[in-house]
Amino acid sequence: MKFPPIAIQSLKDLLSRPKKVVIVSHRNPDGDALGSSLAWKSYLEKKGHTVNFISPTSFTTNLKWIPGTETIVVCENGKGWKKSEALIAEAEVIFCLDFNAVSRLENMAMLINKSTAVKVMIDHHLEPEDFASIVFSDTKYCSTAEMVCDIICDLEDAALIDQPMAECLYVGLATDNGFFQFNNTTPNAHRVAAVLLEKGARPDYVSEKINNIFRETRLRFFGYCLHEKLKLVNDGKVAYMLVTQAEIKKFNLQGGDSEGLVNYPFKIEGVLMSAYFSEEPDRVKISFRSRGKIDVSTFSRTYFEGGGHRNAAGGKSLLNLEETEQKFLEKLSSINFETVN
Ligand SMILES: [Mn+2]
Repeated sequence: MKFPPIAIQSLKDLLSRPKKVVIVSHRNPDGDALGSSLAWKSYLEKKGHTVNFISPTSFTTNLKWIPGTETIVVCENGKGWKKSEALIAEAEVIFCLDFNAVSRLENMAMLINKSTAVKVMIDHHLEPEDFASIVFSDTKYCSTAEMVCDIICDLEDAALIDQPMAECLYVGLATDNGFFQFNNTTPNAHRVAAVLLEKGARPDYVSEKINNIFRETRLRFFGYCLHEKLKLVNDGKVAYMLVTQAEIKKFNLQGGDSEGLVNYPFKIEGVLMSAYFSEEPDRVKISFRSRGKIDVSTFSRTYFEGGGHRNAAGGKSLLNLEETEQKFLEKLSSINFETVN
């Protein structure tokens, strides 16, 4: 058994008779949020529960191929809000997957806070908030999908993992560890991958669907940013790019089109931290990445209202783009770039 027997037993008890279940994940759901939630939904349905997966925002079109996305209730627009409100009000159990702070649900947070349903957290991020009564929170896991697979196995239901579920979970696993490249790629991640492959997940298919699906304009935007926008500071240890709304418009970018760009500066030897700032109508959205001990999660939490993992975090700024850049450059002095490893 991978998880504390007490937690697994409480989950078993909770699910011992059919329940009305809602699954929620974070805003702008990524491969792990969608993959883990959709697989968990299938599992619960196979166990006889009535399950709805509600997303606080829509998701990028490159993830639409993941099996089951057509069933997702998107809370964003007017109609979605009403439906979500009703489903959450009726829910007996709410599973919170791939996030650990209610604020990551945006407006949906108030619906979750109001609900009297039993809340269960399944998540692998740092510093969980205390809002769930059953908690599976473990930062050793590279992805929520990896946790979901182990939880299903702990519940002695591995036989229920079918091919679409396996592929959903493989999407979450592989996207959160950069297709087994990041330092969260553990022996257990490979063990879970082995289980998922045995259940029919296709690594080549998932990789093609995730990695090689750019529109031409998106690749040209990457080229433009790397050629025109990339700045290196701190003796080449820190790389960053700032992109304006006008540039985003010019390249006709859609949601998620800048995904992955923040990782490219690491191709340069010696880069230890990378940041990508994009100007949105009401905020500057920020992605941080780092290497080794450089902790961008703390950096983002302290200065940019964000957080995440030590080497991958998000944040935001309500200052304008230039002011945000200034603040970023000033706050870099809080990081010690000498002790990477
Ligand atoms: Mn995740």
